[in-house]
Amino acid sequence: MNEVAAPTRAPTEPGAEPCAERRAADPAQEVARLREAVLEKLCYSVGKDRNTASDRDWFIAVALATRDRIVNDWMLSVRAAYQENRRRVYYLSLEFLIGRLLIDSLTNLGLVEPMRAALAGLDIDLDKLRQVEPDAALGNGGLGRLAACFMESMATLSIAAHGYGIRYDNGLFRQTVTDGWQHEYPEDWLDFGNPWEFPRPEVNYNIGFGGVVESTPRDPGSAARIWRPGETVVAVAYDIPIVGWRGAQEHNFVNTLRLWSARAPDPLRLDAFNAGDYVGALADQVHAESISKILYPADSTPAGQELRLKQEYFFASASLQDLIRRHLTQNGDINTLHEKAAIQLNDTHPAIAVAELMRLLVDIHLIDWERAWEITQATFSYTNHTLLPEALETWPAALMERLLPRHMQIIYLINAKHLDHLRAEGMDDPGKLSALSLIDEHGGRNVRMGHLAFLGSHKVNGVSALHSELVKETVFRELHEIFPDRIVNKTNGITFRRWLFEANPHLTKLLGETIGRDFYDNPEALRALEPLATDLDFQARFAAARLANKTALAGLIADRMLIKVDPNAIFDVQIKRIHEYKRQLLNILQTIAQYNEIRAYPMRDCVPRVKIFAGKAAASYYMAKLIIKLANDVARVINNDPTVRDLLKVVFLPNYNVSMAEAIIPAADLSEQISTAGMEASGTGNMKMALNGALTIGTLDGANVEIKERVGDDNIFIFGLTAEEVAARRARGIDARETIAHSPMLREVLESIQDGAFSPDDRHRYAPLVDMLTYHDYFLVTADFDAYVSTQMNVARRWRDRKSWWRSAILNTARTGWFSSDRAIAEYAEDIWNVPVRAP
Ligand code: 26V
Repeated sequence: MNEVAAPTRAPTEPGAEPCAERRAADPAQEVARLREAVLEKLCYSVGKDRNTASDRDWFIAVALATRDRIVNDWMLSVRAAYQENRRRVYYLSLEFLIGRLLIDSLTNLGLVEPMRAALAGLDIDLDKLRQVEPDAALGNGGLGRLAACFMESMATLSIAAHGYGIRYDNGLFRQTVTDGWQHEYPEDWLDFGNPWEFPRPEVNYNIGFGGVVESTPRDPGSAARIWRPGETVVAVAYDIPIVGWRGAQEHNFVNTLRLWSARAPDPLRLDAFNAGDYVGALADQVHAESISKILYPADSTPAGQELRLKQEYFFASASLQDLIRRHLTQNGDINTLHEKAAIQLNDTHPAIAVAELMRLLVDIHLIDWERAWEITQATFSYTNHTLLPEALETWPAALMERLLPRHMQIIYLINAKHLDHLRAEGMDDPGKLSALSLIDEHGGRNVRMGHLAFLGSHKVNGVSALHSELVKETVFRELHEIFPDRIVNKTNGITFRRWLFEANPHLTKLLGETIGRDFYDNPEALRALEPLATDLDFQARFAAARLANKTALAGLIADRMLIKVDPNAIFDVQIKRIHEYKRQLLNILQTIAQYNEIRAYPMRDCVPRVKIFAGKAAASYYMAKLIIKLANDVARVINNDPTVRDLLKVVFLPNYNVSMAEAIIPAADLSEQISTAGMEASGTGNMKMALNGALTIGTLDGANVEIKERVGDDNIFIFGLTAEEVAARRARGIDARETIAHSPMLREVLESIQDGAFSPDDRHRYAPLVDMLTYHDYFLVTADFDAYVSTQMNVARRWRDRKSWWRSAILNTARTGWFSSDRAIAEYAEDIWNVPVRAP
């Protein structure tokens, strides 16, 4: 690991003096100061009096008082990065799934207990305020949450990093479930303001669209052109400071998440232009601002819509203009950009940045093409997060030509030079050349954004060992042959601050009392638990901590769903976006099979289980919505059947989000990670639940493979086809009739669904689903069904042997330290960004 010296804190240029030091040495004084600060915020920033303030007012006051503490370190960090002139990391992501920040910030500042005490003195309950904060849901799922974990780890490791994204007015839709069907409603996280952000109206950039490209007459040999956009939108910055673990200590960095909001260039001038036509003037404004209105809520099929491409270019261009301005202010010479900036592309969503940087270098800074390409490749790196063919972004060339005419010229030139080079090297296979081209010629001309990101980067990474190998063998097979050193693996990680310390204080306390606090800073220190895995006294305490979490979740389920669940039952949890490849359906079919067993053999001793599901379906994803309906129909039937005698309960919790994950994960006994092998790039929920002591039931997919290697085969339940077997089975054809014929249990389950056992009001409701499983079971639910059912029986057997179960659970916690996002980020820093890190 490259180490870095502590930033000097001499009060020199640039920027203002850091605010006065507010930390108090004495704890009582700290509490008093916090209380004073909160009251001051309540009065002077919120404008409320103690007696009339609502919980929300108090929350804002507390958040603002907390933010003040962060700002102190923030300014020092900005200055330190400047003084040391370090290489900065820029994390470009269309999604940051942050969740709530109050407890996270207080934890990292070491101020949870002082703040709790400060508020208690005012008769205010911190835990109540915690619930008032809306989730910042600026992401769809794993990719966005990873970006948020990475921002926190980069601050923790003192990497001078900036996140760049979009400040969506509306984050991921709010899900309701009525009568079992999902409905989507706009999400309104900004309705009462965002106390964490700083608007920066003075930081703004023009972003062009459309128009024409003119040749520069000055130098006929140059590649430079003049682009005259037909439309301009302004990107305005909003900054959120991101504080890392032990943010209050000397050496930590507070980094910046800079989110762009779209504005019309000059509303006043617009008014003048449209004199008298207010509606018309407003329409222009609405049109411009629509770019940052809403997060695209599909995480599979790219919508292919103009507005999405505009979002991608809008934020890529604003971010590049901003970081180039910073670079030039400090270094003066654009030629050294790659030495001072490392830009990570989070999936292909920001890939247009490759063409934009080329444009800025060649057209604006008049760098010659070859040099510009060297700088570009040395600056960018790209992370691939999915192999799903339908999720690989391509854009119709015609759309790009209309919206980004200059970028399209640049893309064509990158492609021509790339293909010329290959031909010069002797490549003449037209099939290969067409697979290597940036332009996909099948079915109209489309730009392959993955290829653009690959060519424009010096490193490309997958997000788990298996996934990275599959990236080499599938999407980028031909490119990998030509650039064999470019693809590397960086297995994902999660921030332990949020996913262990904050989400599971009971367990964290127990661990601290048992093995000391080394694991606070060094997750591998959790290994010290291993010898305790068979210690019955420790097992009892471990089980008690978990029971407290399960009791809390049971309370939440009772409140929200009016369903009573027994905290002593197995909590069997599948929480993630609803997707056919994630196979919630497999879980539901097994649930029905167990239901059938309970009814058929009422005398059999059966382990009580609560099946917990949560997750959102893309609004347009018909099959996913039908799966939600089935889960709810099955829940209704099972939960209301007296013969089940509470041996099985099924719960679908609506509106899954980061905060709900924080409540469910510490209470999960069994973590369902049952995707069709080869399809889940990594998964991160799998890491979160294993760390908190759940056992995984899963396929050899994504990071499950590495979890298995670390926790050991005895402490995980693996079943099903491997990625290779999946490929072979698909190659043979996937008519499932034979499979179904050979599995009486599966047949019975499918027949009961087909017969309307769960949809008496509409017997044919699930016909499409049963047909899909029977005739084109692409996700191989039927092929894995028997193996899954028998593995679930093993789970039940293990659960009965409590000593053995708790031993495995403890070993899961002990052996998953490696999945910390600090480890992941340290690997990026060393192998991809070439920036120093400091151990937390
Ligand atoms: C695609 C699209 C298409 C256009 C509309 C919006 C949108 C949003 C997201 C995506 C890509 C989704 C890819 C993704 O989320 N991958 C997940 O990344 C996680 C972090 O690496 C990983 O753990 C999951 O396995 C992987 O599915």
